Amino acid sequence: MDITLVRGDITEQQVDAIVNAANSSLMGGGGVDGAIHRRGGPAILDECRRLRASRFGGGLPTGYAVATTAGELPADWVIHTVGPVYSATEDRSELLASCYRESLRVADELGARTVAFPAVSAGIYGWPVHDAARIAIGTVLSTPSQVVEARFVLFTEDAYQAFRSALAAV
Ligand code: AR6
Repeated sequence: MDITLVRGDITEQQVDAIVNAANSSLMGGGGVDGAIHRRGGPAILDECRRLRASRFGGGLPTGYAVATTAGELPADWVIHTVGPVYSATEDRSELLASCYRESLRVADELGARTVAFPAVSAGIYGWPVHDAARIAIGTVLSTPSQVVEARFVLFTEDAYQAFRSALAAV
């Protein structure tokens, strides 16, 4: 699998699937989640509502992932995953790693070969970006899958530099 890093907006990526840093409700929010629903249009929220009604009545648990249409986005699918809120007192790294593993598992189920990831949990959920980058890259590299390109799409220069350092360190 090739790991690529780009500075940019995940909603513009021409890949098979993009990953959304969602919340358990699957009903949208701010950050990358807000951008994906805004640009992708109402078809994404419609499918999220159906998933809530059918499979995830209590919400999508932290560390899980589930796919929907990508609506009007260039990608074919959105894989929604719920990152952990950062805690300085409790180690939640395993939950963050699970977001990447589960997203790749769902990508394999879909037959997606190119997947774009944001820095899950590194925004509103407060995860220090260097640590988030290390977990993201380490997990994707150590997870067997059929995905040929995992593209990390970093919105800020800080996040981009953190991912560059994490990739250089493996
Ligand atoms: N493309 C790529 N990355 C982006 C974009 C974009 N268009 N917009 C923001 N980022 P966040 P979280 C970066 O806050 O920390 C939502 O309300 C951002 O700079 O989107 O997992 C959800 O509904 C940061 O590096 O996600 C949840 O309630 C990274 O994406 C909560 O936020 C993740 O930041 C999830 O918080």
